[in-house]
Amino acid sequence: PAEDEARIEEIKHLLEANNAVLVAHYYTDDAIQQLAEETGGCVADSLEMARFGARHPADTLVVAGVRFMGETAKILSPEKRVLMPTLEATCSLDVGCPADEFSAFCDQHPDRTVVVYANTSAAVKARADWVVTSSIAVEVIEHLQARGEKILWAPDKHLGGYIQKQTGADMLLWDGACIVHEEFKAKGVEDLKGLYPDAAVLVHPESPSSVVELADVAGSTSQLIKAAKELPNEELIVATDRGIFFKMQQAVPEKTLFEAPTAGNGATCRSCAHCPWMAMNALDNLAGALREGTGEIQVGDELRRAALKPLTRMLEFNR
Ligand code: CIZ
Ligand code: SF4
Repeated sequence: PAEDEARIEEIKHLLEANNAVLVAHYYTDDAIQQLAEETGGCVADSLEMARFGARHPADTLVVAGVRFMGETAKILSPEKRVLMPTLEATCSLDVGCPADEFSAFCDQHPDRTVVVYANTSAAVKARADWVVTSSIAVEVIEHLQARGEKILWAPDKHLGGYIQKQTGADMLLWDGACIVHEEFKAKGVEDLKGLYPDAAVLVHPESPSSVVELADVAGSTSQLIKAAKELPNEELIVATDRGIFFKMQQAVPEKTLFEAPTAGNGATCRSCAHCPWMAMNALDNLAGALREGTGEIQVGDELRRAALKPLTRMLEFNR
């Protein structure tokens, strides 16, 4: 539509005028991902977003995603201004792991190395020994396991259970889940496989184990896009936020992508496989943030220094 075109032009102009760069997550709207690509920004998973933002020489980072991604950017680049289209965009994993309760849980298990997923607040990260994203979680846990360490894992129990199964590590799991991935149904995936027997099944391990068990490939968003390219299958059933279809279809224009069902009968509820918080990022509030400087992320100095330690371990691991 014409209003969108005008907004896009305005955002391009504002990015330049502010010496700003747009960093967008795979789960944001297509228009935002496209804009990030066209303006020299990046579209990525949370690990690559963090790396890109920290390396980029811009004065202002505009992070389209959810709150923890903006916080991570600020922690890694305190000298940069970090703006988000909205500060309301949270994550059920972050909400389900309040820092005070989490800290008490850690205190009860002082013998365990604390590993938290990137989808957590700065205060939870500050309590952790390690931060990981799903793209390096298995390797980091293997590394700690080889050193004989026992793990306390938070917040996603499905991802934690998956890593435990992959590595055999001793892991105590916090009871959190992603409201988007938790909705995928094994029965629905099986029914869809019945209709398309040659399709490969790609699953993000934030999904329930019954769905992960049906996967030809389980992995992070970037790993699933890579698998889409490498697998010979012409049809792919994909269990992660449907925002990923923008980059995945670009990577495999000739293949047919199906959303994994969030109901048992092969039907999909259109709003289920899409994160409501990622969806809060829009062209309008993105332009507003740049125009008015709203949605600026602040992280206090002491908290920043504490959260930086485990984040730096993450970025320096196996790079
Ligand atoms: O589910 C999420 O929020 C993911 C996959 C984040 C990430 O690591 O990119
Ligand atoms: Fe959090 Fe799930 Fe949304 Fe990712 S998709 S931001 S894990 S609620």
